[in-house]
Amino acid sequence: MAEKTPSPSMMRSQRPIDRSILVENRALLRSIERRTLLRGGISLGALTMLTGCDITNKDAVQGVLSRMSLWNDRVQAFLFSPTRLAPEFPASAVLKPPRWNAFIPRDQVPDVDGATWRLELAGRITDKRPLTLSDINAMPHVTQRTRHVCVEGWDYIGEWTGVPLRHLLERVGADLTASYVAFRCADTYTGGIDMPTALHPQTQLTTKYAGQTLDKAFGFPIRLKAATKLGFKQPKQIVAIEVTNTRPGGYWEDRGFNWFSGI
Ligand SMILES: Nc1nc2c(c(=O)[nH]1)N[C@H]1C(S)=C(S)[C@@H](COP(=O)(O)O)O[C@H]1N2
Ligand SMILES: [Mo]
Repeated sequence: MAEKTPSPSMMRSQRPIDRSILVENRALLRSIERRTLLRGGISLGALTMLTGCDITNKDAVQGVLSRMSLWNDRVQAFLFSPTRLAPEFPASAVLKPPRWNAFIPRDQVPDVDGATWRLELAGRITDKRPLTLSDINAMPHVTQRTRHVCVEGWDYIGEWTGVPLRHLLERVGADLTASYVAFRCADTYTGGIDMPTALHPQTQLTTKYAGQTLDKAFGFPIRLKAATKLGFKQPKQIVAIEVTNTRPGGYWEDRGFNWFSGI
């Protein structure tokens, strides 16, 4: 870290920057940008000023960005209210069909047979007997019409019906004082959320979109819908749930996206 007192004139006279630093840290930058005052975008000058480090030094930049992201996680977790609800929308606003996204091409989304599918339960759970789709369908369902926001910069209003995750966790005797709930999916995608979000009233294991059984591309037989999280925190085609005190990684989390990623 170089000692610098940034001034506007200094920022104007900065020498040309190696843009690859920004490219390499794009995921981190985006996650920081989403949740800070820098919503309009982060400039190189602003970065220099914020970090106080030599922007041409990759390791220094990386270190500061990682620390900012961790700080961001703690602030977000602190600001998260277990009772504050995400806005709900009228039926007329619901996008049909919804917009699709995944880390694999759509024609590679695996088929899941609802008759043989089982939801594996692991970790701090008393009753680990796997659940069938009939078990899930027999549980109470709720409907939310909320906004789905992808970190890529698009969003839509959708209608998801499913079992409140809190209900399922209570039913199987999960340790609700544990810190995290982790998910594994049929397409190998992984992810996890913090327990306060898992217990939030708008966090559900979805079985239906706009009143219809989920299409496999949108998560059949069940997907997580958490109205207070970005899209990537909502795994589709879930095959296993684990309750744990070890912070789970995840497909995008491991690639540098901000872990908490609340909206
Ligand atoms: N199994 C699985 N779940 C996933 C993903 C994925 O690639 N595989 N992508 C995530 C991302 S980045 C987004 S934006 C949403 C997209 O959900 P949708 O297709 O229902 O809009 O799913 C999330 N859950
Ligand atoms: Mo996403």
